[in-house]
Amino acid sequence: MRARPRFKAVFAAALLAASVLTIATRADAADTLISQGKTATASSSESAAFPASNAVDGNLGTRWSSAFSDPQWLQVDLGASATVSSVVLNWEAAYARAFSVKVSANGSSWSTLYSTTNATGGRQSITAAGTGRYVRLETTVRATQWGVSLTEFQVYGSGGGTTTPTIPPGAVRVAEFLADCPYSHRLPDDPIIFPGLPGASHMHSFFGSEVTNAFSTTQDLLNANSNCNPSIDKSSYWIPTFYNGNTPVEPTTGIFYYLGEGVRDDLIAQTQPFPLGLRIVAGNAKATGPNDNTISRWSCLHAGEVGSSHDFVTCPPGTMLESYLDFPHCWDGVNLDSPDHKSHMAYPVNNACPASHPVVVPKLRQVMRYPVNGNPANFRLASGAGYTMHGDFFNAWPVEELARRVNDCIRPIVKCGTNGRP
Ligand SMILES: [Ca+2]
Repeated sequence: MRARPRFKAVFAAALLAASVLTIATRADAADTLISQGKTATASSSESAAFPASNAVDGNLGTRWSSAFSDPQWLQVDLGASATVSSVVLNWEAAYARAFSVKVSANGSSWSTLYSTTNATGGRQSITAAGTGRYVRLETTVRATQWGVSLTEFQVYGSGGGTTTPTIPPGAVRVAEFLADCPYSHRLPDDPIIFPGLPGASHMHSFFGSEVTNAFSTTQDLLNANSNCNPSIDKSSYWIPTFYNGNTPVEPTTGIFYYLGEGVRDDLIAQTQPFPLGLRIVAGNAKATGPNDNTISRWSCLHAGEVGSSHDFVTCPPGTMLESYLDFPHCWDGVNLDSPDHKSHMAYPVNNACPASHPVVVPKLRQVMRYPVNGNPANFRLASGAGYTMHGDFFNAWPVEELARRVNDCIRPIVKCGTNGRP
């Protein structure tokens, strides 16, 4: 890639905006995307950084790139026979001028569904009607001196096999993985609510990324260290600072569970990874009473008899005050954030995501344990009373790490640890 800085610069800037478009622009309401997450193979890869699987991972931030020669091919195994109606090609700058799209029942005998000799790259939506288990792109003439490269190769239609990961023997059937991210630092900053305005916020306690401030971008987080276990979770998490009197008290650690729950199992099986750079806010920092905040709850570790409350509770000696907060996990499929920082996300209704927010993403559950107990009269948050508890999440998981966890833990309902393994 030594000679391609101009592509890199242009595309890096476009990635965030582009990465959500794929999901939003379905070919037809009756069509289903049946290639994502399936097995892809190719004639060659430029390097290990550009495997065929990058073309079916649902993310425009990753791509397959071939060796710098003609011809090349990329194919996807749909898992079972499917009725194919259309194919969408999302070309990187290195596209193919001449190519064909073929379908096969057995992977060896192919029927041509479409061919062209004067393609112009970009995003191509191609009507390609046929039946088969394997769909292949064959390129014969490159448009550039480079190879051919696709950020996504999408097959739409119906049928095909479901992607069923193997359930390991003894696996606990709870859809879960987690990140354990201790307290990192305090700042009166909020890169979601007050981006670019240091000091504009109430005091926040930050977990995960060690650099978060008012100016933080997705790239800043990806480039910095995190204190999470696993350390590859570069995300940033923050909450209003907790005070006992005027003394800040930080949780013993921040535990961030990623769960498949709150929707039907068949919808859990369709969970999508958060897009890189997604921002989510949960809770109500401006709540004026306990009923203004129906999501966050306080309870006592090892003292379940106390029960939970939207406001602080009195925990017995020897126990710890704990806070639970569940984030919305239905995404609108388009926006990484929204003007009110909430309306691009929604909570499920009747165990399904609403039509306005159709994409199921993992449910983030934040659990904070404070080394305090007893009378809560002197407890407060930087945002006010206990019921103003809220949490902010800025996703900077590496795309492939998050995708693996969603595929191996959430969709098949398997309990995984911080390493994303059962
Ligand atoms: Ca991709």
